[in-house]
Amino acid sequence: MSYDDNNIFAKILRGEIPSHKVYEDEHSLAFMDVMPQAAGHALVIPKQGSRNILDADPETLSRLIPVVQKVAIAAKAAFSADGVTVVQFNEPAAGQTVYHLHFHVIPRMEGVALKP
Ligand code: DGP
Repeated sequence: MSYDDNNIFAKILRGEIPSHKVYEDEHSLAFMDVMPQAAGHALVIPKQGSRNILDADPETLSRLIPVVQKVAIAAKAAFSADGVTVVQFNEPAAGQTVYHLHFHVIPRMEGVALKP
């Protein structure tokens, strides 16, 4: 499947729709998820247009993963979390709904399930 830059995260990157940004650099952006599964649920995306991890080039991934780590560490501290779930989905069968590569970073509290 190819990349379509009409997706909502491409619009966020172009500034066409608002987002609550928590981190940005030359290649990456992190912002809060509008449908959080727990307090502090953020999304980390590359600025380069990749549909998902299946078509992402290695350079994009190698730049993005340290940002995922940075956001996970910051989110854990900011929300006094016990742990952090990092997850991402590829293609509809796997639960992907927005077709721009993204990692979910979700602070977790001991014994508290994610919201559906
Ligand atoms: P998924 O493709 O299933 O990995 O999840 C996409 C996530 O994107 C979902 O948790 C909700 C979030 N989302 C959808 N639309 C918007 C939006 O307009 N702004 C923000 N910040 N998040 C969005």
